[in-house]
Amino acid sequence: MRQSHQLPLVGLLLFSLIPSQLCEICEVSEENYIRLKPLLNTMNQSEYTRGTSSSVNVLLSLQLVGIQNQNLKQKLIQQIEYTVKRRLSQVSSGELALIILALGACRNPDENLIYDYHLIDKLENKFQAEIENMEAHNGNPLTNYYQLSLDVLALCLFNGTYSTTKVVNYFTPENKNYYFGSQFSVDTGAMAVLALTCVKRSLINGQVKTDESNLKNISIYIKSLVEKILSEKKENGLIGNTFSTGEAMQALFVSSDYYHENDWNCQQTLNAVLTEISQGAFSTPTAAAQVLPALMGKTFLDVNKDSSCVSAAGNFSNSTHEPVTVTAPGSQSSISVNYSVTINETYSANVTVPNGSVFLDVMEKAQKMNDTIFGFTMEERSWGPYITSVQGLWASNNDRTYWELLSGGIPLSQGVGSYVVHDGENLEVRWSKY
Ligand code: CBY
Repeated sequence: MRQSHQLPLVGLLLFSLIPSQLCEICEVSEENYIRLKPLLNTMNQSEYTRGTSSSVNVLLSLQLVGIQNQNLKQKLIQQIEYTVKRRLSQVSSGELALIILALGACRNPDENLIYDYHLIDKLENKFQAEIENMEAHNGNPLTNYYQLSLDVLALCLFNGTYSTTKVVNYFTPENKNYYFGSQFSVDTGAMAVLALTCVKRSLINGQVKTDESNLKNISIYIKSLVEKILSEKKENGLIGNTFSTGEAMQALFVSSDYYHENDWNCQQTLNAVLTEISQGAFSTPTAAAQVLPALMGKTFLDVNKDSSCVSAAGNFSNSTHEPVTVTAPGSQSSISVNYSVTINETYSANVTVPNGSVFLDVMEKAQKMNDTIFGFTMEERSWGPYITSVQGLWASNNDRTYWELLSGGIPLSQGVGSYVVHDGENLEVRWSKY
């Protein structure tokens, strides 16, 4: 073959070797924006009282998709500023990472707060504390791998310092922290793919130096995690469950080099999420905030793009509020459920609550009936109340123990504050290990 013929071939070969970094993105089309309205209503109409971590999720989401709701954004930023000033020491590493992502998203003026309050240094310290806890407690972080992934992501996007070798050591796909029991956590895997993709890109761009083997391993990890995520795809297109699908979509958008076109029907997944929205599934601000970016074709890796995130969706939140359709309880009648606490023994009671009550109402009623057996404590997390102890027995991240919620023996995919109970149901809180 003459040289002139070889050249295009060589070119083609080289081209196919360069990671394309192209993303396979499907997103809601403009004429369908109306179907996202329930998400915006949920975010707009929530009370963001001081210290609620849902405000961070909501701000990040609004910034990323370029929604110009200045009133709401101002309110959220004020709260975040209060948190940063008054109670940063109580904020977990992942929460701080989210604060940085939200404030720094899309070249907006609030970015300065990150530097005024030295938030990157503080995140480096919190990330370090997670690693130290893993070393002291059998590989268990202070929080969890979802948050460690957020930490790496924020440090990577905002030029913080982290050790690539440590990332490679800790983020192997076989690590137990990707699993709750034998169940792969899609949320966790998806967040790790986003973090590892960011790290990979900065290595390729030469922003961070490391040896070849780290880069190779990171690619292997991403591929393996993407396979695990895709293997959690359900018949209807959801990935994991309703609440993990948005994050799984983000991970799949940025990793299309690692799976075949036929392995994932993005449009089917998108339609499944739209159906869930129409059924009122995303009724808490955090649930709404976490799913929205993917539906508009955005990922957390867009946070530090050099442009402001304006989009066609810009003003559609400003239109008049539609009244929220609160599913009115059928009548004011009562229902009764069987409620039990399981440690080794099972303690049960029949509890009567008004129709339309949530799991937490049942627990409170039972506690009033018998404080020794049904007494419990909880704390407010971004997704709503989280049960921390029952009968004085406390959940512990170091021991990987928690109070699991079940109905009819099947784990629930909602927390105590949002799961609506039904007449005759068998509800249980069970002392479990993950
Ligand atoms: N976020 C976090 O740190 C949480 C990370 C997360 C992976 C999260 C899901 C995903 C997300 N997008 O935020 C997560 N859950 C974790 C890590 C955990 C563990 C918490 C302890 C730890 N090591 O940090 C643990 C104990 C395994 C856990 N979740 C328990 C539970 C149950 C809570 C019961 C209780 N005691 O109150 C529960 C209700 C499952 C059950 N049947 O018992 C549960 N989680 C659920 C349902 C969920 C989903 C919430 C969905 C909803 N609509 O309410 C979830 C989105 C989430 C929050 N957990 Co966890 C997963 C899902 O279903 N897709 C970062 C921080 C800054 O906000």
